[in-house]
Amino acid sequence: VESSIPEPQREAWKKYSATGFKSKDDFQKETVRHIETTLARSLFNCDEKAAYSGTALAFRDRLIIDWNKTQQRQTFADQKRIYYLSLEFLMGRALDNAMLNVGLKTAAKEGLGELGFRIEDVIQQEHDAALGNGGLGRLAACFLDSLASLNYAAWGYGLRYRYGIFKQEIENGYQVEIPDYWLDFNPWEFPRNDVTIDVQFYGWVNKYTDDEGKQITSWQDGEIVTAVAYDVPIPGYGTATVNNLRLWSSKASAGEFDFAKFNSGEYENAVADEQRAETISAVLYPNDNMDRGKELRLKQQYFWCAASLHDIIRRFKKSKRPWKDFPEQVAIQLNDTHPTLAIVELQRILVDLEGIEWNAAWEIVTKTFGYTNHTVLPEALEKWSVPLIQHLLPRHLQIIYDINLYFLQQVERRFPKDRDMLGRVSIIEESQPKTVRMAYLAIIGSHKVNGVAELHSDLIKTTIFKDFVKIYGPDKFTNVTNGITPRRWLHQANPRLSELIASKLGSYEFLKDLTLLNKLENFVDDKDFKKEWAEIKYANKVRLAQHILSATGISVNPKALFDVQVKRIHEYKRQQLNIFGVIHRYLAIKNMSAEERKKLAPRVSIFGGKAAPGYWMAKTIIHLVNKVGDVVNNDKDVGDLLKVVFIPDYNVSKAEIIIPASDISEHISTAGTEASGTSNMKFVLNGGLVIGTLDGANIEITREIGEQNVFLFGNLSEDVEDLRHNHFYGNHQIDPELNKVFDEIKKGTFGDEGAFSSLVSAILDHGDYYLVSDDFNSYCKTQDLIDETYKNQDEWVSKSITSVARMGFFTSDRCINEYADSIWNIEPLQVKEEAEVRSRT
Ligand code: NBG
Repeated sequence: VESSIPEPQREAWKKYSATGFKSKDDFQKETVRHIETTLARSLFNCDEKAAYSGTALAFRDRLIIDWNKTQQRQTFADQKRIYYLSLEFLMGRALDNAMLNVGLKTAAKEGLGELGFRIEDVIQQEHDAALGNGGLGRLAACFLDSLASLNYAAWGYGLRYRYGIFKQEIENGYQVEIPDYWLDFNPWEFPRNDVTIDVQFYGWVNKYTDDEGKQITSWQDGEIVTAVAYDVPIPGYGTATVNNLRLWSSKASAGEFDFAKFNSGEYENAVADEQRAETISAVLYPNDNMDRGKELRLKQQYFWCAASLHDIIRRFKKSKRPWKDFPEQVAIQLNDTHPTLAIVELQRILVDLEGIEWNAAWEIVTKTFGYTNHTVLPEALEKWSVPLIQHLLPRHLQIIYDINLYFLQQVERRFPKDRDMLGRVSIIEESQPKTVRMAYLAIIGSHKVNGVAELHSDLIKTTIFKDFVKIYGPDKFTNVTNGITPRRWLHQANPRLSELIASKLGSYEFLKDLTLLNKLENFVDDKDFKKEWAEIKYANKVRLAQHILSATGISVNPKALFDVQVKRIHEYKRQQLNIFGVIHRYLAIKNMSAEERKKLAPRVSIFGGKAAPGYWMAKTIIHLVNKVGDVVNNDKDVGDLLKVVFIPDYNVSKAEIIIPASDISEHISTAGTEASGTSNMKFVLNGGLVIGTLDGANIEITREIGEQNVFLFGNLSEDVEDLRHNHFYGNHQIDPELNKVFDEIKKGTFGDEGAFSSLVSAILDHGDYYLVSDDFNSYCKTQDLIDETYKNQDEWVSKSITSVARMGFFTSDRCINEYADSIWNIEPLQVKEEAEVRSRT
């Protein structure tokens, strides 16, 4: 690479090539320089925000050096790359992670200290990068961390939303949404104004025979919008690899909107057009596990798929290999069905633009893509109206119809007697209007389909995709159980626990190989160790109590049992079951004698999570939690025995404070509905125990850490269908204790009962789809068992340590290695200069 610089100049280039700082003094020098010059700030009124900006820029310089080298190395090696297409990347803050991965956090801490700042305060100045809703987006972020840490040549592709997920405020108990404009200072992105791709919409399809008698299909006219690349460095831990996350931003195409051409009368229209183009990447759709079929969303999807694919192909073409090698150089993973149009777009490029014959092209396509399914909920499965696609992407609709035709012909040959089969598996649903079933298209266009936890992967094979198992055989379907990065979710979020573990295991190697945690089992009887373990949990609870006080004004006792449920608000996740349980507990306390009250373990019930702005039921749940809190928290009879808290604006950086502070966390979805869950893993890894249903990854967590360390309750997924059926056609009995809770709500104890009637009647009058009543008794009894168990702190701490020791399986490193082996067929690219050992703390 170096040799591309002519000999006479090489010395000069080499001499001044950037190296980045390596010591505390150099860190200070660079930080101050950035504050003074890059930011043009006077050093004499430098606040924490400026200290953050300077520090971030100094670390960014270090990252860029490794980033450039990584990209050069990967280009030079010219081996297969993995491309992770995701509409969501819920990254959170970057500075702490950059410090850890560069390996100079200690230098920064001391350096900032001498400049008059606490590193913790500086880190907190950063705005979360919140380009995601929940588990799906955060999973993508954990995957990027593991891909870089394991030295895979990997790119993330997404959209650069100007507004991430909204900020949540609570007013009079109601959720209020505030736009999240996060780009005023973002040192972690690099605009690549030279990397642009024109993306076409609308227009019409022209089929004709050219002068040489060749059939030509061309998609003509319409509107062009330009995609501009913004690159974000993704550093790996304990390695020099820094991968790339490329986010596309939309802007009016220069060719289309040449301002010079407009006379003054058209100027305003030109500006309006410009703004319309920019709208495409303006905002993240704030729905989790819910499809809403909006035209702008489809535009986002195509815009991002087309730009990413053209970028990937441009890179592939540099190697001058034949097209048939494409799947040996490129693996594209579809994070849910959102990027399914990439399948159609690649087929279009190969057939229409590259002139490859349909079948040969289709073989390339299917070998390239893998599809990850993240849900079985019917309301979350994407379906796009045929007329909408026809209008926006006329050529793509034709290709979808052709893919479907060839697929159905194949099915008909294999199952000539099963006439219903064709209608069931058709990509096109014969509804009014007709729709395209994106999951079917994704399955047909991929070589592997995976679920995200064992139960979920079994369920997709036996329910929503069972016909496809018959058609393709079981091997096309596989499981890759989700994982989380221990760097962020243990080391960064819980530094004291990480340090304690390192002191026992002799190093921080467990952050690279999480199975090493199993050595902690040797210390479950070590008195001093247990004491420290408990002290750290307590300190984390104190930290959370401080946050709760400042965010809500509620003061909670850190000695109480902290019971946490933080995740998107959704009926299937059953926050309503939790709050009904809290009301039940409140009523029980009110009925207790003073003697009985003394025996009860004090509890703080902590809720957090956003509701989609249009999801009325979810908003009602938030309202009820807040109203119950108002009553319970001010009831003198109750005192410290029960507090109910709703923490506003749950996000990644709040999760980093909340998760290490839980004694118990709740993962209580109706069995069969939560595909995996990933916060369950984070809580256990931080020494919290869980109450949960036999759903998603809870099942595998239980298998790993032992049934005696989990509080399981509720009906099993195989019984759900019958129970639902009985609610409608049998004798639907409501749990008597739950009825008492409803009576209390109806009495107006928590304010206007009308405000909550929809929650109650979903259970009483509308079939209790989520089985709240069926599981209520078992839930409450299990909560009582938790109270009893918590009283024996020694035993509790043993369970906590044992659980952490057995969590090694749930690292996203394991997960990524499984994808690499079983789906992508790709090896890591070893980094030679790894000899330059990073201090790793
Ligand atoms: C979510 C599931 C979670 C799962 C994450 C990541 C969607 C569509 N699905 O259970 O609900 O942990 O995906 O796989 O957001």
